[in-house]
Amino acid sequence: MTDATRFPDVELALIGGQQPFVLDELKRRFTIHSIYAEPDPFAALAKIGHRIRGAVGHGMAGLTRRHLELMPKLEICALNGVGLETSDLAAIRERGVVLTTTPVLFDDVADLAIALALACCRQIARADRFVRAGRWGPERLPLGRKLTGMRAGLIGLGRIGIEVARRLEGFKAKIAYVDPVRRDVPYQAYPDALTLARESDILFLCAAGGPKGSPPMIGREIFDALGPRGLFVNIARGWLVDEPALVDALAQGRLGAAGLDVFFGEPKVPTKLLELDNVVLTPHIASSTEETMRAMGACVIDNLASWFSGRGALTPVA
Ligand code: 8YV
Repeated sequence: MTDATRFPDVELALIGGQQPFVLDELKRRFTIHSIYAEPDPFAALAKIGHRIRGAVGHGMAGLTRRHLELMPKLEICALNGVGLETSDLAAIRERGVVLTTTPVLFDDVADLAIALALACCRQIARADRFVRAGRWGPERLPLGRKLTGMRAGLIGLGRIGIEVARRLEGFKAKIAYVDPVRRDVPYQAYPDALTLARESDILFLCAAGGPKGSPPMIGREIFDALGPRGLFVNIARGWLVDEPALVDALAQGRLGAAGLDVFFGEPKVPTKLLELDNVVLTPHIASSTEETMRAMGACVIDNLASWFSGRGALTPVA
């Protein structure tokens, strides 16, 4: 954190939970209202919203029109994350509120994408269960798959996608992608996700998407195009995928395996997935390392400190 300025007269609303060390630092510098933790956050906000000049959320708990209506003096909202899908960007721009993110997590998200890919190919979680259950000896674990040299498709080649691709180069993968923007990269661009899926052994979902409730971009036909030997990794958002179609494809063996860090109704995970051996599940931990969480927290604090010192936001996106 670049300075230690305190602003006890500035009242901030927490619209999403924060790591304890971020919360401590926010409390040290500002007056904090943890409205997200109230039984009825909007009712709580209605009581104090007129005094609030700053808000703090995260990628899964963004700034909505309703929040904005209840905070007429809001100047800035600092998100601890990069996802914008839960924030209403049009309403934020209309109001001229500054929105900041923490663009320091791309390496970690890409690392987890590769970890999930390897876990699927080499059956890491299943092998661990196998050993712990004392099955090594009497039984044999079925053979895994070789990630090195696979045809890897990336849906989304933004700041996360490009880091996944760089790591896959180390695995000698044949890399292809779809993205609304034509990127200046030595990878094959495909016009749509279905064509990409047909040409891929493993498909990584790295795209930013619309808000929850928008039609999913990945559904049954993509899973069928990947096929019974195909692999799917999602480190983006659960609602970009038709989750029941994914569960069916995995359960029926129409899709080989999946590595999933995100789900439609987090923290709920479809029960059927829990019984399957061909899926690796992590609880939305793509940016959850000590190093990155510290850097993200510092980014949140520094944006707010800079703004309320009159020096502007450091990493604004709106
Ligand atoms: C965070 C994310 O864990 O940046 C994002 O959008 O999804 C994750 O890095 C999320 O903000 C929840 O804290």
